[in-house]
Amino acid sequence: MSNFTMDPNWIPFHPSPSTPSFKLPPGAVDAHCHVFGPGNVFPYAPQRKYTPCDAPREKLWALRDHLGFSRNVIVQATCHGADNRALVDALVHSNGLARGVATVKRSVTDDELQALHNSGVRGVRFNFVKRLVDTLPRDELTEIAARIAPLGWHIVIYFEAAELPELYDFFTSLPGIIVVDHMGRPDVAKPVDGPEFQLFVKLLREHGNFWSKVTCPERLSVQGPPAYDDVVPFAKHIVEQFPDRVLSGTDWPHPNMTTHAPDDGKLVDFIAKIAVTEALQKKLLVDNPMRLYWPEEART
Ligand code: 0GY
Repeated sequence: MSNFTMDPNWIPFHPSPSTPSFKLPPGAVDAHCHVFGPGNVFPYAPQRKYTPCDAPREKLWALRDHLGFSRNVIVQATCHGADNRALVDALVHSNGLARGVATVKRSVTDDELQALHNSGVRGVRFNFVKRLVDTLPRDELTEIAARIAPLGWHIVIYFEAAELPELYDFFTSLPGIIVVDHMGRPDVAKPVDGPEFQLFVKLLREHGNFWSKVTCPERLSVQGPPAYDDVVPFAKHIVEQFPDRVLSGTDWPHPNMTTHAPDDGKLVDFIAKIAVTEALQKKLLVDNPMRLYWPEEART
């Protein structure tokens, strides 16, 4: 029993996702997912903006196997704040099949950073989505960026498209590889070739250190499930323009969905619509995530 009560409007993850029609290539990595709690073992952070349902690591491994993924990249969720214990626990119990992205503050010690590295953490997440966090001051983020660089880590950034003009110069001042969550959350009711999405494309085109997750059709779609077809042109464009700097993932257990619990099998089928050749699929699902998270094993 968890000591926490999930938010009354919380939509739990899909209880029985379908088997995807798209067969993932061998070694595919789900490069964006989370674990939540369980809250009675790994308490949710006092400053959290939501209380989810528990989504423990065993459920994540079962989903991985059901969908046909081989590995996971687990991103620290904001409901755990900068307490990375649930993440670390999942990583150290993954048989080396999961790597992580943590959340840290400037108070983190070098020993703590090294311990996170030893458990499998390879990046930090900077979150600018106001409904999720009180964003850390930029000088603190800059300091953290410098502290993690010697470990060879990268930075994951999460923001809404409308915020990009204001954040653009700060983002491009950051060192190392920067991975953008969910294509910078475009408004898919606007055109792919319109100024909003093209600013994001420019960010990737002019800055070779920027990568994008082509994730979260279930969040971005106005049309909705199961096809999420209105997101396809955006994600396909990014995959085809920047095939060596894209990542894919389920975003299980899908925090803060307001409309539906996505069927993870259908989310895998979506991947085949945005990466339409075997070569693109292999880069997106295997080569790119392996290079970023398991470079010691990567062949490309
Ligand atoms: C996501 C998206 C969301 C939540 C979080 O860490 C989080 O709480 O990332 C969201 O609410 O848009 O990537 O899971």
